[in-house]
Amino acid sequence: MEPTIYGVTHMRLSRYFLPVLKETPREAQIVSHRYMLQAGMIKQASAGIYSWLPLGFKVLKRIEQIVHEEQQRAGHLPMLMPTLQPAELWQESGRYNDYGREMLRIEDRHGRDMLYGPTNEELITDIFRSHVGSYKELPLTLYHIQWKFRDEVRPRFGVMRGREFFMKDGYNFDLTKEDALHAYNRHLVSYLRTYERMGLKAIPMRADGGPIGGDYTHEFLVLAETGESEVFYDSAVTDLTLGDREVDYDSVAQCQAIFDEWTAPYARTDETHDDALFVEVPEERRRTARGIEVGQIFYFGTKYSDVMGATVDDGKGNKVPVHMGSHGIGVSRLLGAIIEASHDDKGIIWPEGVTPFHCGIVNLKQSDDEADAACESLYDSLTALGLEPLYDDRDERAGAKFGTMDMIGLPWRITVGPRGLKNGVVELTSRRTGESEELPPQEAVAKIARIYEGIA
Ligand code: P5A
Repeated sequence: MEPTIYGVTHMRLSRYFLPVLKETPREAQIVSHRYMLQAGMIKQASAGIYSWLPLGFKVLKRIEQIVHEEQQRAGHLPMLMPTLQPAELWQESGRYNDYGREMLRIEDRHGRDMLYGPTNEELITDIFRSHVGSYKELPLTLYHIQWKFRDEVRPRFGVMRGREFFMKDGYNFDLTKEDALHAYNRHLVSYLRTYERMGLKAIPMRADGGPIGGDYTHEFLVLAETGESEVFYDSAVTDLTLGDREVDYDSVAQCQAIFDEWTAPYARTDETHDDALFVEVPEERRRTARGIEVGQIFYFGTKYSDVMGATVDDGKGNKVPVHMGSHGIGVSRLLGAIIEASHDDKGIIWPEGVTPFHCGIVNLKQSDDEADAACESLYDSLTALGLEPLYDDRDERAGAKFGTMDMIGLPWRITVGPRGLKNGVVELTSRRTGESEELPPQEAVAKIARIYEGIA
């Protein structure tokens, strides 16, 4: 696993800023919101707008890193567009009025109408039409990860339904519908891999295009009782995994086959649910549940390229509008979704792929020479291997240290105390199962290194 460029890599808790709350925050209605506040990951600035404190920021950056890696594996190009956009582009597409009060409108000092982008179809289409004129430059998929603003009627559940939120949004440009459908399938496959790396099962489901447009769209849903969407599916879809299959993202057939595999079982959100089709699913596999939408992909053809004049020479002397789609991942929402899917009554349980620190070190007797030296040596060995430990070196009771580790949810904890050290051992504990084993310090380091080896 590559260390993120932002955020500290390893840390001594006495020097960290981890404002863990003792009290249960009353404003939080769902567990992920409560734990993010309690673990000192976020602080509300105003309704639906949050500051990301060091621990929350570190997880956000881990998730962002996975999204970047998987986008680039699929051949998509990273870039960055601004948060503020001119109103003219939205007037051109016709969406300036359609978007209604969800759009935050701003006037600059010259009286020009601006807006805080809720999405970027117009801006990217403008970039495309300014620079691309020939089919030879296609296919092209550009993406960025940038803050968005939607003035939601009911911002709630913390980062889950924010007003300001972090989104990966990508846009494909293709000469034909066929090529654009390959881009659609390629996104579906890369999204499956992205969510799996985060320890999530996210199910693609037929959905509704909403203000983005087009009726060819799938949402990715993580099943959770607290989810805002009602979903209907064949339980067979939950058995599918991509695992470590090799995928050639340029292969139309391979991407199509994976798309077919995932979309064969019935799976729809309530917007497109069709009872007549649902009853054809064998009764014992029919499920109605709730889900959190962590992503959505769209094919909308020439909706934007037609009205905004994004055309290319097709090589036969015609100027044709490009076929487009857009594809989004709710990067900040994912933190909430992961916690909803992975926690217990003591706190968060991070999947190894997104954990802020790879393991915690708890010193049971701070200022005991031998215990301090053993912890320092573990800390150095782990960091030398590129692992990122969080060492609780505070002068606190064991109970308080365990409580903090359980709340912030690091998957592995090494506990060091004088009694174990007399026998040459430390204790390695799994946050998920609660199981512990005693082993010599260097074996604990080697075991943690092995666990993270496959998680690149
Ligand atoms: C696709 C990318 C779009 O905006 N245009 C560009 C398309 N799609 S979307 O479904 O509307 O949003 C993409 C993902 O963003 C997350 N999301 C949110 N996260 C937190 N708070 C919000 N208020 C919010 N709104 C959308 C979702 O995960 C969604 O799938």
